Parts: sequence; C-alpha cells; structure tokens
Amino acid sequence: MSESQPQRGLFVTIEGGEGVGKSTNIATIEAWLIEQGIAHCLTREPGGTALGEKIRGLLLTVEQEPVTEHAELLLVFAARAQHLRQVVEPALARGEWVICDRFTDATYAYQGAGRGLSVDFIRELEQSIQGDLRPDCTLLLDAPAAVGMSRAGERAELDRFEREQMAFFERVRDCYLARAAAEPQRFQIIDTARPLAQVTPDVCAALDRLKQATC
Ligand code: Z5A
Repeated sequence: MSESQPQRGLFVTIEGGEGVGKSTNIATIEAWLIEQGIAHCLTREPGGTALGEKIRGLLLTVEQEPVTEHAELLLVFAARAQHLRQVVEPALARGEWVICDRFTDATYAYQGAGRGLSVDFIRELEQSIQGDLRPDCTLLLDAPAAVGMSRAGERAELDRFEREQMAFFERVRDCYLARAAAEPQRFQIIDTARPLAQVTPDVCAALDRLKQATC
C-alpha cells in the first residue's frame, strides 16, 4: 500500500535592493518558523547548492575582465536550474516551507531594469527553467535606494553589484515596486526604512497571515 503524499510546501521569496535588511529579517523569519514548529528550508539565490555557490562567487567577485550582461543573466539561471532541481523542488515535495533569499523577481529587477536586458527574454528563460513554478508569496523589503546603499556601504568591501551607481539601484527598486503593484495577491511590501523594532512585528504579521491562509 503506498503512503499518502505530504501536502506541497509553501514557496516564499524575500526580495529587495541592497542593504534593505534581507539577512536581518530572514533571521526573524527563521525564529518564527521554529517557534511555530513549521518544517522549513532556508536557502538563497544565486547559491543554495555547491555549483550555485561557485556561480555566486563568479557573479559577486570583482575581476579585471568585465562580465557581459548576457553572461550574468545566463549564470543566474544556471545557478537557478541547479537550485530548483536539488533543493527547492524536493523541499516543497516534502511539505516544507522554502524561504529563499532572492529569486526570479531579482532577475527582472537587476538584469532587466538594472542592466536593461530584454524582459521577454527573461520571461522565456523563466518559463524554460522553472516551468510553472512561481513563488506562492514574496515579501518585498522596501527602502529608498540611498538608505539601503548607506547600510550596505558600511561593509569593508563592496561586491560587483554594490559598485553600481545610485541610478541603477533606483531602477531596481522601481522594478520591484512595479512588480508588486502588478501582483498584489503574491507580494507583501514591508517598509524597512523604519527602525527594526517596527519592521520585525510587520514581518511576523505577514507570516501569520500566510499561515492562516494555508490552514
Ligand atoms: N542577483 C541578481 O543580479 N539577479 C538575480 O536573479 C539574483 C541575484 C537572484 C546577491 O547579493 C546579489 O545577486 C545581489 C543581486 C544579485 N546584489 N548584490 N549585491 P545578496 O543576496 O547578498 O544581496 P545584498 O542586497 O547584497 O544583501 P545584503 O547586502 O546582505 O543586504 P541585506 O541582506 O538586504 O541587508 P542586511 O545585511 O540584513 O542589513 C544591512 C545592514 O543594515 C546591517 O548592518 C543591518 O544590521 C542593518 N539593518 C537592517 N535592517 C535595519 C533597520 N530596519 N534599521 C537600521 N539598520 C538596519
């Protein structure tokens, strides 16, 4: 007799520009998941697998040879293909919540709006690599680009993306906000320009709503 399949897990992505507080708030999310006793998998893009982490290194490291926009886009999707097969799809099939630090909205924001690559081409890659898999919910952590950059800029060394001009990060933010406006049922926007003491309860409230919606 075959055992019954677990209910598919929830695919939650965390998005936003540089320094908006993704790592900080993912720690809050992890604590909430543990408290609620929800089986989960925390992962990130680019990365999440051995190959993906190598690709992340290639994408973030500043080298003498400039990386072309298309090479960057295809590397992002190469890492994603591996990540979906090895990590995301199996965890969802086991019934876990998958919390992913960035996903394909980041590709539209950075490679589409930031670098100016064709949105239609990104959409074709998305469909080819992901099939019908899309996030169930996306928490968009939002702050003006200048706020995020000043937080990120406090680090010792800036990566290849963080060296871009402010106009690049403003295009990234505008793209995220436009995507959230186009899909209000998927996105929850959290204003992270406020002090953390005000952000954390909003993140927990968003998770509570999500849990209620899935029960
Ligand atoms: N990328 C892409 O181009 N295309 C794609 O498809 C994908 C990704 C998937 C990955 O870097 C890079 O890959 C990314 C885009 C590109 N660009 N870059 N760089 P990442 O995922 O590591 O992204 P990141 O934006 O660089 O992460 P980050 O710099 O680590 O920022 P964060 O995680 O959002 O912020 P944080 O580390 O939580 O907070 C930053 C500082 O602010 C820290 O000192 C906190 O203590 C402080 N903080 C946080 N919240 C607050 C509040 N509310 N008040 C005051 N201070 C705060």
